[in-house]
Order: sequence, then structure tokens, then C-alpha cells
Amino acid sequence: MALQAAALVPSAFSVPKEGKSSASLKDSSLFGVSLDQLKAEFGSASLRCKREFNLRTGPARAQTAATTTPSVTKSAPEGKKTLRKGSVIVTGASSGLGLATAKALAETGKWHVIMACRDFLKAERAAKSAGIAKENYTIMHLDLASLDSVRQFVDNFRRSGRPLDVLVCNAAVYQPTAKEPSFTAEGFEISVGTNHLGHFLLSRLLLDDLNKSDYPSKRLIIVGSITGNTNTLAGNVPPKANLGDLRGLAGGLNGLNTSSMIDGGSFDGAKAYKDSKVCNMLTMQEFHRRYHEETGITFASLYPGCIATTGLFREHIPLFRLLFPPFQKFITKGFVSEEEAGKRLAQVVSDPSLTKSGVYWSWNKDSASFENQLSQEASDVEKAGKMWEISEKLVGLA
Ligand code: LMG
Ligand code: NDP
Ligand code: PMR
Repeated sequence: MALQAAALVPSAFSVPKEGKSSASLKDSSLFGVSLDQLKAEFGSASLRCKREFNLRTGPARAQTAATTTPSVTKSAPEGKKTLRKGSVIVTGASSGLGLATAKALAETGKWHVIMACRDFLKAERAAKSAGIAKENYTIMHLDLASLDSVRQFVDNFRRSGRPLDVLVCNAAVYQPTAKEPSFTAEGFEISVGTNHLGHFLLSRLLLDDLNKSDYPSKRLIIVGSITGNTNTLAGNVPPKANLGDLRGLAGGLNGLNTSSMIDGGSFDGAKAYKDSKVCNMLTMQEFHRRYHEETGITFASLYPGCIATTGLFREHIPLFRLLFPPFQKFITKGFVSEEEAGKRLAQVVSDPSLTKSGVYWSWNKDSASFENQLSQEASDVEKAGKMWEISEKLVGLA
């Protein structure tokens, strides 16, 4: 079953696409990104149209963003079609992408969203002000910065008696201005501890529950990002993601007798976030290699676009928060609204044509999805395996 990383990017996808992918991975020009990639990243409307046209060659490769909803039909014994609501957990659904995704899914009337959030009141207010109908969501407490909380959440969820059809690992923290690291309950540097290790334990524990689901398409989705991919311009803005030989991770990221950074280097909050996203993308692929064939679960990651207005940037300096949205809107053209990004992630949750496993999805400017190519590091099979094994130890699974 082991689908090698290279198989994630079959030759059919080597045509330069809107995304930041298939052009050469060689470090050649600006920040080591080839001109083709730059053109692709900044995009031009006409190029985009042509590319999108070219992309519309296979059902799994390019879809329009028209909010498709799953036809959740199941054959009853007597041959009648019955519908049951899908049950999806979204972590960090109290703001930004998670909230927009919860809203998009709830609005279809075909999903019950379990909003797994660290701040119950904030989540409740957010759900209300987003206008999500009461019967379409449940809020459950989850603090990913505590492994006890993750385990407690899993127990509580099981006790609720709901099935689990899709799990979306979305929550994240980003500390671009922190001078010193802060730590999770177990003493892991907080960005990798929350974004990666918390989700790693959560998804490992809930794999069983997903496996038990009788839903037509079961999925585990982990949100990735362009900034963790050094085969793009965005991924080459310093500090760049780099897991090195994982010595800091192996040491437990505690910043005491070992580094707080995965590669063993000195603390850099922006790098820690980008490293955590690399772990997210590696985890998705390792899940795919280990479990897809056996379970039929679809494992996927995505870059939803640059949602420059979310709470993710709350700790950045005010000038950055002021300039970042217009910079992305008018200069890089990578900007996407929370609503649009939510529709994209909702597609990965429920679109019947996005069932391919092991894929890192991206969208072009016409909001057509395509299978994007991960950077060399983010698709390194050996590193993924090593990262998986170390993470298992850190979260107490091995
Ligand atoms: C690191 O700095 C920090 O060291 C680290 O601690 C952490 O915070 C990390 O990733 C987070 O960043 C990275 C460094 C990159 O970034 C900066 O120093 C700040 C750059 C801020 C960029 C954000 C948006 C700036 C927007 C400016 C333009 C505004 C436009 C308004 C919209 C107009 C609409 C019509 O550093 C580098 O990569 C090196 C290059 C630094 C160049 C910085 C200059 C920004 C210029 C942006 C290019 C666009 C050209 C502008 C033309 C404008 C014309 C209208
Ligand atoms: P937000 O800050 O708006 O949302 C992050 C969510 O994570 C919040 O709901 C937050 O909760 C929650 N969260 C943070 N820490 C914890 C924790 N310890 N336990 C439980 N929940 C927690 O950011 P975005 O919506 O932008 O980010 C969502 C995802 O999208 C992230 O994975 C991010 O990496 C990814 N992404 C974002 C991009 C962007 O441009 N914004 C681009 C590419 C990827 P609370 O509300 O309580 O703070
Ligand atoms: Mg980046 C095509 C260009 C592009 C895209 C799509 C993004 C996305 N960024 C691009 C280019 C640039 N950025 C350039 C040229 C610069 C230098 C001026 C730049 C800078 C920059 C900073 C300082 N960008 C940033 C930051 C952040 O602090 C954000 C970050 O790295 O968070 C980890 C960020 C981002 N740029 C993006 C995206 C999607 C982000 C948000 C990060 C994420 O969630 O992964």
C-alpha cells in the first residue's frame, strides 16, 4: 500500500499549475524559487484561466468551488435510501477558518459540527454570531496544549454516542514576536506542541472511531500551509521551515536540557509555527501510508489560501496586521476571505469528488481545487517516519 511521496505528484501533475508546485525544485533564483514558481504564485488572470482549463481533465484534480454538498445516501436493508447527518469534529472552530468551515458545513443541513474549542464561551458566542443553527452544532472542550485535555475530549466525545465521520485538525497558534518560548502543559514548545503534538494524539486516538463509522466517505484532514513549503516564494520568507535531523523534537522541545526547536536551533516563534505545519503535512502522508489501504479513510491536507484577517496574526505587530491584508490582496493576490476559505475546507470535508487520499489540496484564483506538490522536506518519507515515531513517544503512545 505504501504510496511513496513521489506518487503524490504523478507525472500528470507536472504541468506547471496555478499553485506553487511542479516547476523545478531546484533552488535557483530569488530566495531559491524559480521564475516559473514566482509567476505561478503571483499568478496572472489569463494564465490562470488557461491553467484551470488544462486542469479540468480529471474529476479529482480540478473542481469548481460551487459549494457542493455530499449526497449522503445510504442503502437501507429494504433498499430505500436513507439520509443521516454526517458528524464532523473541527478543532479551533471558535474563529477564523474553523468557524467559517463549521458555518459552511452546518448550512448544508447535512452535517452536525462538533466544535472542539479551548474557550467554550468564545465558541458559543462565535457560533451564535455566525448564525449557525443550534441543532447543527455542539461545542466540546478541547485544549490541544494539554495531552490530558486531548484524552479527556476523546472520552467525552465517545460518551456522547455520536459517530465520527470526519475529523478536521484546524486549530493553531502562531507566535511571531515571542522572544522566549512558551510551553504546553507537558512542557513542549507551544506551537509544535499545540499544532502538531496535540493533533497527533487526537487523531491517533480518534482513528478507531473514524474506522467504525459507516459513513460513505470517512476523512481525516490536517490543515497545512504554503509557508511550510520551501518550494514556494512564501515558504522562502525568512525564517524558513526546517526540521533538520529532528534532534530537538527527540529531546522533547522543553527548552531546558534540550532546544525548544525541532531542529535543535535557538527559539524562533515564526519558524516553530512553520515547522509545525511541516509536521502536519508529514503526519497526513504518514497516516495515508500506514492506514489508508487498511481503513479506506481519506487522509488529506490543504493550503486554504492566505486568510490574512484571522486571529492567527493576533500576536504580530500592529503595523504588520494593518499592512498584511492589503499586501496579500493587491500584491501577492494570495488573499482569500474567511468565508471562501471555509468553503474550501468544507469541500475537502464533504465534496464527493475529493476522496483521494494522501493529497495536499490547493485552489487557484478561480477557486478550482488541484493536487499541489509539497516541498522536498514536507514529502520526505524517511523524515515522516522518524517524526511519527518520535511523536508517538512524546505523546505517550509508544
Ligand atoms: C520575520 O521577518 C521576523 O524576523 C520574525 O520574527 C517573524 O515575525 C517572521 O514570518 C514572520 O518575520 C520576516 C521579514 C521578511 O518580514 C519583515 O521584516 C516585515 C515584512 C512585512 C511584510 C508584510 C507586508 C508588508 C506590506 C508592504 C506593502 C504594503 C502594501 C500595501 C498595499 C498597497 C495596496 C495597493 O523579510 C524578508 O523577506 C526580506 C524582504 C523584506 C522586504 C520588506 C518590504 C516589504 C515590501 C513588500 C513588497 C511589495 C512591494 C511594495 C510596493 C508597494 C507598492 C504599492
Ligand atoms: P485563528 O487564530 O483564527 O484560529 C485558530 C483557532 O485555533 C482558534 O479557534 C483558536 O482558539 C484555536 N486554538 C489555538 N490554540 C488552541 C488550543 N490550545 N486548543 C484548542 N484550540 C486552540 O487562525 P486561522 O483560522 O487562520 O487558522 C486556522 C488554521 O489555518 C491553522 O491551522 C493555520 O495554520 C491554518 N492556516 C491559516 C492561514 C492564514 O492565512 N490565516 C494560511 C494557511 C493555513 P481561540 O479562539 O480560543 O483562540
Ligand atoms: Mg507571506 C505569493 C506570495 C506570498 C503568499 C501566497 C504568502 C502567504 N506570502 C507571500 C509572499 C510574501 N510574504 C513576501 C514576498 C513577503 C516579504 C515581504 C512575505 C512576508 C510575510 C510575513 C512577514 N508573509 C507572512 C508573514 C507572516 O508572518 C505570515 C507567516 O509566515 O505566518 C507563519 C505570512 C504569510 N504569508 C502567506 C501566508 C499564508 C502567511 C500566513 C501563514 C500561514 O498560516 O502559513
